[in-house]
Amino acid sequence: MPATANVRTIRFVLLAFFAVAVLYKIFTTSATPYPPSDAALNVGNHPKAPPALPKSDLNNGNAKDTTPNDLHQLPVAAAPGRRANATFITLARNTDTWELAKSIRHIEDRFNRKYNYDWIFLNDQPFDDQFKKVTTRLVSGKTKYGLIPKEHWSFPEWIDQDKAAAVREDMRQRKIIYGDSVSYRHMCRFESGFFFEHELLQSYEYYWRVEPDIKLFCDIDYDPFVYMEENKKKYGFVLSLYEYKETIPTLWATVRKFMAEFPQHIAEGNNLKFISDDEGHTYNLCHFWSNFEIGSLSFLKSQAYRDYFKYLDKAGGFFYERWGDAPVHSIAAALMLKKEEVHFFDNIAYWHVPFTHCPTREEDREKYKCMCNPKDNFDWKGYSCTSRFFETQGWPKPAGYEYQM
Ligand SMILES: Nc1nc2c(ncn2[C@@H]2O[C@H](COP(=O)(O)OP(=O)(O)OP(=O)(O)O)[C@@H](O)[C@H]2O)c(=O)[nH]1
Ligand SMILES: [Mg+2]
Repeated sequence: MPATANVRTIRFVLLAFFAVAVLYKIFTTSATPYPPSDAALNVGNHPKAPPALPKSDLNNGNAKDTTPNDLHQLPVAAAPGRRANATFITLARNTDTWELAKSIRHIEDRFNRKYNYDWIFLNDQPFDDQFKKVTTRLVSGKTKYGLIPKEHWSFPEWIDQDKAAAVREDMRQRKIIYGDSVSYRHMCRFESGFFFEHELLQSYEYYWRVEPDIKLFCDIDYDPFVYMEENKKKYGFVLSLYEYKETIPTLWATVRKFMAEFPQHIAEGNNLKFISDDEGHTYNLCHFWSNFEIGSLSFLKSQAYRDYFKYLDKAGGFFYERWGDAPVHSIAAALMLKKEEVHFFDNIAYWHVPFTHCPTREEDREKYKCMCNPKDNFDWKGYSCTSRFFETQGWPKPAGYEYQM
């Protein structure tokens, strides 16, 4: 064997020995056995849970402003400033409890949790314990529960019962919505002429009507009641539309007779143009949708409104036809208030089946953190009367309306 071959062999053996030694070192020192030993996990030195904070850290003065919080140390989460003399008002049955709970939650979350206005509930039957319990727990202001006096929820003596029953049967056959319902008629008459007479409302100046199963889509970060007061508004709405003609065949004729007999009750500079296209000769069926209303109780309690309701009630149309409180209130607001006393609450985004009011302008939807789709806004669609309202006020339509028609 030549000497160079020997040297190469010795070098190869040394290299192999070195490689085996390195590999041995790697596997014996860095490999972790599985399952890991207690020693590898260092049990005993590492706690299983983070250490509890010392008690003094949880209870120092700053902790009051954080959560979790001691309930009794919370600052009141109320909006600063004065309040108007106002209340929410809901007419409801015990069976409306859960649909109404949704409405209250919307109103509270978007507005009243910071303003804490009272809420009055009225019913033609006594409210049950569950209704009171659920609504009381949701309302941030005081809740008050009232029974409607019998004379405000029954047929007046001048109504011919047989004639009224025949009308209901005829409307049932013609499939007019709620046309065969007695209770719906009592409801419309009560909302038209009596809710503001209830003793629970006597100490308030403004009301906000809320129905079961409504929604609000934007924050209301100001006080609409104070707005009404400071701007001398008497009636506020969000949606307007055309009434079903079949439910009010003689309403306008009756209103015209009232106007002729009580001309002193018709306001100068009123909103007649909103409800009539021919200077009062005919009614165009436009009305403010009264399931949402923010209004002045002293307007409804005025001699003008009381004479108006009495006149309509005597004519019998609540029972011989199916006059709704929406056209009854709206015609009064249009004729007996000045144009500028009626307010369109554009920034209150609202839904009552099947219509939505969503603010037209992008900047309003951004400012009030709205979650409504502007395409759903009913205001500029064919069956709405809101563009007519804008015309009577002499207002240009807001930017973006053309994408919502
Ligand atoms: N206490 C009482 N409240 C009623 C009665 N009928 C209706 N209401 C309430 O009167 C208001 C209007 O009634 P709705 O049934 O909502 O009438 P509407 O808005 O024309 O019709 P919907 O499209 O069905 O909502 C709601 O606040 C109801 O809870 C009734 O017989 N008794
Ligand atoms: Mg309703």
